[in-house]
Amino acid sequence: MNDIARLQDLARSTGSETLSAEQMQSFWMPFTANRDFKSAPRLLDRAEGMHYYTPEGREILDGTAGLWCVNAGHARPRIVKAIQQQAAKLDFAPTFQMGHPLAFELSDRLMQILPDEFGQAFFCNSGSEAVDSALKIALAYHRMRGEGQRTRLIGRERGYHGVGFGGISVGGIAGNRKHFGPLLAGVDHLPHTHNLEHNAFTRGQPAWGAHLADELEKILALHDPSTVAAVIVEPVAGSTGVLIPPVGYLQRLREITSKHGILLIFDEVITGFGRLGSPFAAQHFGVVPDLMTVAKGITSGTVPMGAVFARKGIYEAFMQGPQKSIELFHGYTYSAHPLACAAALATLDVYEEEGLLGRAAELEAYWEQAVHAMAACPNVIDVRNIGLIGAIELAPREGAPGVRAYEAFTRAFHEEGLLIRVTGDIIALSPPLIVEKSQIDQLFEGLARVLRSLA
Ligand code: PXG
Ligand code: PLP
Repeated sequence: MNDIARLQDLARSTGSETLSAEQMQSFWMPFTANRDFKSAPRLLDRAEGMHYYTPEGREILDGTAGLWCVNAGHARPRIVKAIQQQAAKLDFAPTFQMGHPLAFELSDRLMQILPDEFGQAFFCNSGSEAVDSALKIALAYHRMRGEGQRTRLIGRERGYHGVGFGGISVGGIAGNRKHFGPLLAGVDHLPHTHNLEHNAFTRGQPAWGAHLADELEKILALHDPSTVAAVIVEPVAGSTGVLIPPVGYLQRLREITSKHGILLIFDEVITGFGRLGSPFAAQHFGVVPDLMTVAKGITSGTVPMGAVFARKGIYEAFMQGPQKSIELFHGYTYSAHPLACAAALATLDVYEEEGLLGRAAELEAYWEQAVHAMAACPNVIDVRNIGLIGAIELAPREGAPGVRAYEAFTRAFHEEGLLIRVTGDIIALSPPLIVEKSQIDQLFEGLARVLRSLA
């Protein structure tokens, strides 16, 4: 059988009769082994509540809220209706020198669930855009205040801040950086805090590691603190395998940045909107940053949207020049897109009515027990959890890093009807916040069978 016939045969066997092999060639898939995927596609056709359904109608329990975003669960009628009605009422409106009411209504609603210190929301369309917007706002803020020498940015090893040039520059994932040239100048990185020797099998925040925040003082001394504009970290690093901040670590970063007049940016693209059991990680950890980036859960993944939230005082620093002049030369065609605003407002309604922003806290003890039961499975070298996030780290196979976890991912999908996420040899779990205890049981019983079946 030639390649095309084989692909067509496979497409048929996955129920995707309408997809020809030629059609599958044209979509250049993001962060995917394209040839491998197209030789054995894993397709999702529809979704509802806690489940996806494949084209042939197989039910898949969503253990990852899509890509950490579907916090309210799939196809919630209230959100679907809001998007449908908005599309018919006002499909698009510019927000450059024009406005539409939902954008103002939404920013106002968001301020009600943010720490009191926050005053404004700047809208964009993804986490990557939120990060690049926040970095630009930080640089421009210092210039506005006559501190234009503050141009350096500090990120962290194993940080993920999306895929824009700013985001990969402050990001700490070698694979996402090495193909793309010299990136932004004047960027340095903190060490990450993941250490299995000290912290393996910790429940919640590890006790060891707060001193790693003091590395910031060393980096600042090297560059001169008065040249640094901002430090950006994920409160809990998600994408690189669930790295949970040691007790006191984020507080220490806050103290050091405040002492030196440096803005602290929390990238809450994953931790925002209830993932840890509070609206935002800032509240969960009791540390208030100066800027916050969000996306994903803001619309429960239904319509692309991102935002930067700014502490009061940052916006005011920009409102100093002539009244008719533009204060920030930055924005996107689709900033505060009407469909995204409608989706976000309806999503906030669902979060509020169902108490979803606090639900991870209610489920945390049950979730923690279930995640840590995986410690008994073969090849498990660490298990960790916080809020409704769990990670199971596997020993890499000799000479084949990542392959064992990837096999777990494909087997979970095909044999157990589970959607899990893997990065390297780490399995990450983060179900929609509507998950029931029985579904937590189903997820981990299936995963345990998969782990026991792996070589
Ligand atoms: N910051 C953080 C902290 C993120 O987690 C982004 C920025 C970028 O957002 P956009 O919307 O541009 O993708 C993210 C995104 C994974 C995974 O498998 C994680 C993300 C995206 C896709 C996959 O862990 N995080
Ligand atoms: N490229 C061109 C040629 C454009 O005209 C625009 C916006 O007008 C952009 C890029 C930026 O697109 P967006 O505003 O959707 O980020």
